Amino acid sequence: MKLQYDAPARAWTEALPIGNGRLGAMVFGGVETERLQLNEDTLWSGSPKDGNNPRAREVLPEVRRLLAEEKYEQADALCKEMMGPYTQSYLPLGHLTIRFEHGNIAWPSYRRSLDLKEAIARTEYRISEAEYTREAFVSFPDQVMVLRIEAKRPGKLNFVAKLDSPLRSLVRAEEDVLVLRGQAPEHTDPNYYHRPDPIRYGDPDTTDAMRFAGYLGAALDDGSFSADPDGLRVRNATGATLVFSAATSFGGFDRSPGRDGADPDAKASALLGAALGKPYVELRRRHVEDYRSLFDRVELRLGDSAAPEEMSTDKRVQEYGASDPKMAELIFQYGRYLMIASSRPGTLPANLQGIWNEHTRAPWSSNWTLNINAEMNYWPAETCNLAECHEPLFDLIANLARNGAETARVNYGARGWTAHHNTDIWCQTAPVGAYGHGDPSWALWPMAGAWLCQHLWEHYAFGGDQEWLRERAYPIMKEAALFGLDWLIEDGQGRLITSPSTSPEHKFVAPSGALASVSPAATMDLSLLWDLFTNCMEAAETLGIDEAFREELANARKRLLPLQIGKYGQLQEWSRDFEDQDVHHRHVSHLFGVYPGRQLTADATPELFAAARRSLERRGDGGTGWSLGWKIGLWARFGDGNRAYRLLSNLLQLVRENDERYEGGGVYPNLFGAHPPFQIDGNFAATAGIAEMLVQSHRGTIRLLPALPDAWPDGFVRGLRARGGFEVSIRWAGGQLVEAAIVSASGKLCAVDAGRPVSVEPEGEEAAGVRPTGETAVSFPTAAGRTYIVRPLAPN
Ligand code: FUC
Repeated sequence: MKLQYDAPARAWTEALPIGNGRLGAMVFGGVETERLQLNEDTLWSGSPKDGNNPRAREVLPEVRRLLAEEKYEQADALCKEMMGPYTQSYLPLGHLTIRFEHGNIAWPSYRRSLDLKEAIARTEYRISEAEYTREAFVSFPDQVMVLRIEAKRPGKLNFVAKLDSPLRSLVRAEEDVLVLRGQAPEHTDPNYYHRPDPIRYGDPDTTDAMRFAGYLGAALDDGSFSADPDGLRVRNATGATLVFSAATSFGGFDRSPGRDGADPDAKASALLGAALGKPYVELRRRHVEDYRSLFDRVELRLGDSAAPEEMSTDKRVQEYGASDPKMAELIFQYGRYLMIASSRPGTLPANLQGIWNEHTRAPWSSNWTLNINAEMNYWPAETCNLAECHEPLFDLIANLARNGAETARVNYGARGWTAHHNTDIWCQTAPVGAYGHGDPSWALWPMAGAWLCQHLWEHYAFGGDQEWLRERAYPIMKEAALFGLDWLIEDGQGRLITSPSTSPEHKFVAPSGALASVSPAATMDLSLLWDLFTNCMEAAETLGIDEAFREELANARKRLLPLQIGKYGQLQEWSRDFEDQDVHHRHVSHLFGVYPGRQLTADATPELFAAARRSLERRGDGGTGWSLGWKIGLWARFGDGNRAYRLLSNLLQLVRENDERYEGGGVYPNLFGAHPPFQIDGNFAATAGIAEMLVQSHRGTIRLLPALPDAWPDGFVRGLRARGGFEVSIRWAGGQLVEAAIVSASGKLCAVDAGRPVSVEPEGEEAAGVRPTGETAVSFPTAAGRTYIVRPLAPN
């Protein structure tokens, strides 16, 4: 459970990420010069702005008329008038750079690692008989970053620690503390939008933009230290603890961080003071205890490895890839580590780069891309037993629902709420595109509400908190469904369709031969609305409310234009059987109903399910990092473990920095997902996909080992979660179930399908269990808190 290397990081994608959901750092592990690149998750450009566009509502009838007449290119052109501004950008905070006076000759003793069991980055080396160690972590309980530096020989530590920032800032020494104060730009253009002056600052006294502060303090075992603007100087110490705290003036998505913000200094200095009052061992203990309370819930064993124990992680990926079962375990647990490090209750959700970003104009603004990437980040949250880490997404959804009600009204004259394919810390819900610069194939997608609400329902489906469903989730789901009802129109033949509609980012060949983006009723729209309406109906039924509304949804769901099978036997991506712009396109939006949705299954919709499989075949096994990750989950849902494993192998390709093969995903030396560039969704999708290969529960039955590949004949998993309130552990050998233990948290009826006849017994009460039926699926009542053992019946 370690990432390990025998040399310091040269590139950012070799450095090791640590974080507590809010504060993040990339640890380079340099010998003479150590560098930690720093982030704080609320440090964004801009301030709340109204991006809604009343022109959208004016042109909507004409766009619909053009589409009804199959004038796709004209509709595309007119759609550009429906856009709003681009979102703002997530920003880097700065660097902590430490220059040691001991020289640089540490080879061959050098080691650096990231220990996933304790969430600590460690650097160790020896210089002329003196051993040095560093440990870095970001504590959730103490809300600070801690860097412990030790020499094994007395008085050997002499160094200067500095702070700086790529944003407008100033460093001062205030008594013993180094203080970095800065200001964010009022506006940052996305990296793909080329204008003069893309980063624009305001007047420091009147700016509406974010202010931030970073505080660096020290506690020494011995020796001495002092602070001046050039750094914090430590002399002749044997052990030193550096503590870094940071805060911004962010005070909410709808408040100006300049005029109406929080006080970053008050927060950063209070946190620093409190942490410096605790001994290092205490800070460390509190961090490890907190982290392990989440991380230790799941264990995975996939078999022994042929790779030498001491091999560097990057070399190991390169030489062994997925054929090393320990690497598959590592990538699985790394996704869980990254979730704990980037998304904790009270923080913002993990963005395109989690919380780790060094660029002032990051790829795609390091924002939340809602047509796949932000949702994908949270696919492992419930199944991989980190439900608390899902919470930041729910907060974002609640805020989007507030802004999105205005967008629904102004842009479309609709009830409920909507959001489009991008959002930022200010919860922009209008379509992006700089009022006409953008491409409708991504900008004109008002379906984010429907997709995001799936996460609310899933959280309930796994955890069963009725109060939460009633008070928080359902009202937001219902408003999203109201938008869906208003957005649907009649097709003239009694069916309900969306128009305009896109299959995110993918174009089709229009009858004229030109490529076009918008058409009526792309498959994904219909599947998202099916999912939203179904979840709302089930939620309202569970809560015993809204009977008339449930009926309205049921009627609308029945009238949705049915999904269709096209000329290649594929699930049609659009309501007409258009040719693809690119048959290998990275998005597989039309397969939403298979995964992460539940509309299409082998039992309920066999023909469409087979067609969806055909579509995935045609898409091929390549793609960006996240695209490969999505396909792992899809092949798992199709029950093809070997194919899912092949996609995992494709994802476990080493990509080095500056390797700009935009269509070929993989992982960087630090195992960060490579789109490329770095995007964290590939990590989260890999973790979720591996879980999906081992346990599925999307249609009410817990399926054990539904997509086990031949490469993992023997293994063990503990602590995966299944819908209905269950925790599942499985042991298997020779590719067959040996035993599963299902812990019931809910006391609900449990249905299990192991693909072969099984017996079920409450743990410790042999023979009191369910009579073996000889069926592959069994249902049994459970009591909350009890464990049930599932075993295959011996073949007779
Ligand atoms: C969507 C994807 C891209 C990228 C971006 C952040 O636009 O199509 O591949 O992941 O989001």
